[in-house]
Amino acid sequence: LVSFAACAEALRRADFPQGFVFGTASSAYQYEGAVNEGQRGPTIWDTLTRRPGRVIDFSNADVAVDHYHRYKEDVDLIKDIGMDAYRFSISWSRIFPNGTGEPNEEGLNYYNSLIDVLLDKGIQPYVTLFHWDLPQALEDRYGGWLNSQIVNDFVHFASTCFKEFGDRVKHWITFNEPHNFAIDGYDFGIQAPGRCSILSHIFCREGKSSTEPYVVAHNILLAHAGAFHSYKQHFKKEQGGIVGIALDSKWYEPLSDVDEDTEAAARAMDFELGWFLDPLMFGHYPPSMQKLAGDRLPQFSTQASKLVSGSLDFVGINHYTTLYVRNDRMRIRKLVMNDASTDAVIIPTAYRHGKKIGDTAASGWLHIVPWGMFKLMKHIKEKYGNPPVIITENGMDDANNRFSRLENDLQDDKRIQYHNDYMSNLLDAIRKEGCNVHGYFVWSLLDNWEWNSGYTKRFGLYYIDYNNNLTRIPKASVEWFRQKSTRMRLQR
Ligand code: BGP
Repeated sequence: LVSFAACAEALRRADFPQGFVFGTASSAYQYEGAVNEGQRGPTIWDTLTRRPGRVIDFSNADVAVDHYHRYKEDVDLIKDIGMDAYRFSISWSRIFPNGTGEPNEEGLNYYNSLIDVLLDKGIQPYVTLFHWDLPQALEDRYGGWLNSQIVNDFVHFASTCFKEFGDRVKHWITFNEPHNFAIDGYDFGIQAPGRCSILSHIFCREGKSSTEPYVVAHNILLAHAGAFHSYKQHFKKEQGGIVGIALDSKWYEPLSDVDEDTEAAARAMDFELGWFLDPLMFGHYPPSMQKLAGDRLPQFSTQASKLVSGSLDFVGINHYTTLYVRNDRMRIRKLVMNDASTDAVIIPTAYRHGKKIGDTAASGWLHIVPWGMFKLMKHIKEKYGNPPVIITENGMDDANNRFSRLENDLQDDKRIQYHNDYMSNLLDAIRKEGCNVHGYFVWSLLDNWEWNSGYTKRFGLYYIDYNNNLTRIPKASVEWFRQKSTRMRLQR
């Protein structure tokens, strides 16, 4: 409780600029459940989770946290914390069970109702159109994101959502974390559609994995730009909303100050954030990627480059963690697995001189490094000319340990400290560096189904009692955020 009190003093939501938005984030597959209801079609995640060994606890999200049935209760929870906004995703296969064609009334009704309930409580919907759950029908029909045919189908889906929901939804996020989707889905093969497994890295060194992530990412960029321009041409005037994308980005810190490590860290940023943000801001891929991926990296035609560059009203950033980076001088990683994830010729590490970069959350990849937030914001400002940014995800997890006591799970001081410290760094970036940041969304409102980790990790502000009818129980972090929002309203 000591840290709780100290944090409550240190950071005030009122310190953030006027109009700064606080929210929580979720996604359809991780929250909704009800996979066979409302005429929903199957998705590539329904398929992947049925293959043994893909999810650590052998679970799937058939039920998840039953948000499909309990969204009203969940909206009350968002209201209770005092959040201004809720980021959720629309399941493409609820709107188009086969990926295309005429929209499914039941799907439209569900999201219409969710949006209305949010607005009724004064909470702004921030809607993601693609949070990884592609209709299986499109994967089967033409190979999903590997085929440029998908660009038109995505634009059709996006435009349908703009048309149906855009009178009330003013913030659109086309894609969630395309970098993770491309690498984990088509390179490591651990996420849907699960192409190229770890084993095939060893056995097929020049295999498809060195090409497919780039093709997928290229089609995603074209689809994003198509949706952005469709909004601008047909909906913007009447609806007045804005369209962005949510890019995952760690901060990569050079391991030492020698030039080769500084350059390696810059390459690491290029291959993660720059892969998408360079085309979206400048109309071409980062020069380091063009050089290292060579002709495996598709090129933008002059026309495509014009369409893609500037196709953003804001940049959403999902930021969780930071790593050190050093140059892979001997190209060691390339010897083991020659694929897109090793093209940057870097060695990421959490250690410098034997000392770890920060404490680690339950997920081994999530090192707690609050200063990374500051540096990342500064980098975006300096490299990209200070575009409007929204932190679309930030958060940390605890383990779902069935032997731990409920009181301990609810007293999530580490999470409070995490948010306090990351938000303080964000605030510093705004105040000291003039970074153009407009909002902050916590991942996540509830504990939920976490991709490869299934139900073994808990990212929520609310605890889910998986043994007792999925009851939602507030953790201490709920009270912490609630106090901040009360103060904010009073002080404004
Ligand atoms: C982000 C995703 C979220 C969420 C979060 C936690 O990459 O956008 O959907 O899952 O990470 O990560 P994970 O589930 O991999 O632990």
